[in-house]
Amino acid sequence: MPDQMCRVSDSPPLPMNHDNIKEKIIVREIVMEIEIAPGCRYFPDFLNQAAQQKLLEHIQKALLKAPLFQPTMPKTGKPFSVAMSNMGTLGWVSDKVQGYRYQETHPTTRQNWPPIPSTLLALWDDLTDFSLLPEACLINYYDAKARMGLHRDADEQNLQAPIMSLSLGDKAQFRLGGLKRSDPTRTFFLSSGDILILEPPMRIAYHGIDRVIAGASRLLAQGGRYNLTMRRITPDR
Ligand code: MD3
Ligand code: FE
Repeated sequence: MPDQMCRVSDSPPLPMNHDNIKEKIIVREIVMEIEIAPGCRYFPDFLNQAAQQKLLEHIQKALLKAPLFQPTMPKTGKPFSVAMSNMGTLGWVSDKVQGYRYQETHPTTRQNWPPIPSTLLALWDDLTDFSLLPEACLINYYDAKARMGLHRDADEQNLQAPIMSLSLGDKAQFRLGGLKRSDPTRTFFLSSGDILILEPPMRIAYHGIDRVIAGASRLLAQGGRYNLTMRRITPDR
C-alpha cells in the first residue's frame, strides 16, 4: 500500500470546538416520500429526535436576535394569531399600512435577520431540484389557539422556486386546496419532524392550518408548534 494512503488517519485528531464541526441534518437510512399531489412532496418524520432538537436550538438562537412579532392584516390591522420571525437576507412581514412584503430588517428591532443555518441550506439543496438557494426562512409559532386561514403564498417574485416547510412541536391539521379558492380541499396532519415541499403546480395552491393539537409533542417545553418555510424570493441574485 502506498505510504500516502495512511496519511489521513496519521494526522492528529482535530479539537472538538464548534468551528470545525459541519453538521448535517440527514439521519434516516430510509426516507419515505409521498406525492400528495403533483408538486406536493411529503416526507413524514424526516428529522429524527436529535435533528429536531438541533433545529429547535437554531430557532431559539435566531429568536434571541429576531424576536417573534405579531403581524397584522393589510387595511384592517387585525392581528394574526400566529407569531412570526425570519432568518435570511429577506423576511416576510405584514402590517396595516404597508401590507404583505419581504424586507431585509425586523419590523421592531430594525436589525437584519439572522442567517439561515447552513444545515437548512444543505437540506434544501438535498431535497429540492432547484439551483438557487432560499433567501428567506419564515418562522411561524402557533400556540394552542393559533390558526392560519386559507391563503396562497404569492408575495414572492419567483413562483417557480419551491417552498420547503419543516414542522416542529405539536402536530397541526393542515388543509390543502387547489389553484382556485373554491376548489375542494383535503386535510392531513403535519407532525414534528415532517417536511413538505411545494413546487409548481401546487406552489400557488390554497392552504391553511385549521388547528394545533396541544400536547401532541414534548419537543417544545412551552408546547405549541414551529413551522419553518424556506423561500426563494428573487429570480436570480
Ligand atoms: C401548500 N404555513 O407560512 S407550511 C405559510 O404550517 C404557511 O405554518 C403553514 O402556510 C404552516 O405561508 C403551512 C406548508 C405549506 C407551505 C406553502 C405552501 C404548504 C403549502 C404553498 C402552497 C401549497
Ligand atoms: Fe402559506
